[in-house]
Amino acid sequence: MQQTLILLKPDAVQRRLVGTILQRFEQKGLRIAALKIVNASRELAEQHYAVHKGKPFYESLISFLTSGATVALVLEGREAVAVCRNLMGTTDGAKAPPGTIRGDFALSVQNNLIHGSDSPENAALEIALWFKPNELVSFAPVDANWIG
Ligand code: IDP
Ligand code: MG
Repeated sequence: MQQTLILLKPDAVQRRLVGTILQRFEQKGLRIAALKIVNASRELAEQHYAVHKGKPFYESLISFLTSGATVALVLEGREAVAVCRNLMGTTDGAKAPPGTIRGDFALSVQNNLIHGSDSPENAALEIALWFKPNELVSFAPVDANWIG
């Protein structure tokens, strides 16, 4: 079963949207395999967003991710990476379609509430960055035959 790393960034926590956003993933049928709230260090934020180093928005992005608490989670399910990206919507909240998390709750490009891994390979790297192996919990959902 595919796994993906999701971050509810400091704006989502400050705006008390954690429950609302988690509900969408749960309703879709994804299983929560790990969940915690953390104050990301600068080192962690830099590793997480290493691909964006050198871009004009990089420093501001690191400041944003280290500005408050972040909820980190691992979601698991069929096509979890693509399913989560679709539920999130495109990066710019102003352009993200209605019905998506960013489309419904974000207006900003930077403060767009949520991160989701963009490939299964990056998901594995990001999960290892944010979680220790023993922080992931395995269980068989009782409705697995219905949800697939
Ligand atoms: P993604 O989160 O949709 O995958 P990326 O292009 O990987 O988008 O960018 C990572 C994060 O950097 C975005 O979620 C957003 O917070 C921020 N970001 C991306 N592009 C810009 C920009 O042009 N200005 C300010 N912040 C940006
Ligand atoms: Mg990205």
